[in-house]
Amino acid sequence: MEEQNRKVKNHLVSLKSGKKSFALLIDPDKSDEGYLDKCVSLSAEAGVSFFLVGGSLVFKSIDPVLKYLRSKSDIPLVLFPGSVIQLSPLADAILFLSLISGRNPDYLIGNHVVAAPFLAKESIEVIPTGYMLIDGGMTTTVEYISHTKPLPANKPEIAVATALAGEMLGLQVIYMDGGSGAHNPIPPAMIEAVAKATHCPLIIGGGIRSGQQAFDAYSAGADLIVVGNRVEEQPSFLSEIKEATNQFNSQLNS
Ligand code: 1GP
Repeated sequence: MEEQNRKVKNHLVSLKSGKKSFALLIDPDKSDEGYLDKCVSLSAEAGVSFFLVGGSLVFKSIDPVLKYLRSKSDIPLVLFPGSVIQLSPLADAILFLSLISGRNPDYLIGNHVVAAPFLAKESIEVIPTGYMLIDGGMTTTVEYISHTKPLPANKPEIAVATALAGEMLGLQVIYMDGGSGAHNPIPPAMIEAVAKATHCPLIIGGGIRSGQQAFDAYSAGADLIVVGNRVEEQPSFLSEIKEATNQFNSQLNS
């Protein structure tokens, strides 16, 4: 793929050495047109970098959601697929997730083999991503569906070794996730340890429910924050995240 067609990946890489930003996770099952309209207008105001679309278990087809977002917004659409049935040519990019915190071959490589021929013939940008599920204090849908054990939240050294291995295998982005609706966000000490040890852009999500938690994640080394559940409950939460992001980024300039 030509360099100019790697917009999402290049944006993620640029965050590493520059201003941090955030993405909104859109769960197709929870997204009627009214909610999507709110997301589109509030996201434009808040400066959301990407819409991540997908989930561990999705009942509805994602195509209508992608089409609707495309018709209303210029924000890039990035697939965050829980399975191969969430592939779509309508997105700009896909986080090609290998679930490296787990030991389930289907989520490490199996589904990728099934998806690869489809992705090879589409113009969608494929971003090799090491996905690490971290214990967020509850059993999440991703844990149950993927049959993988989350990495213990109090073991930053395991997270570092896992992220390093992912990077050495050629994965280009690391996503540490507590899972949607996690009780506890990823501990800053773990984010810091992984950010210091690796060079990839670092995405942090799961259980972020306050501007302070987002600020703490940025301070520890997150390059991109992902929020989902809290925005579903209260869409104006996006402006709180915007404020936390701006507050963090303003320190970078001074
Ligand atoms: C989940 O990281 C995302 O995969 C977002 O999590 O819905 O808890 O914000 P929340």
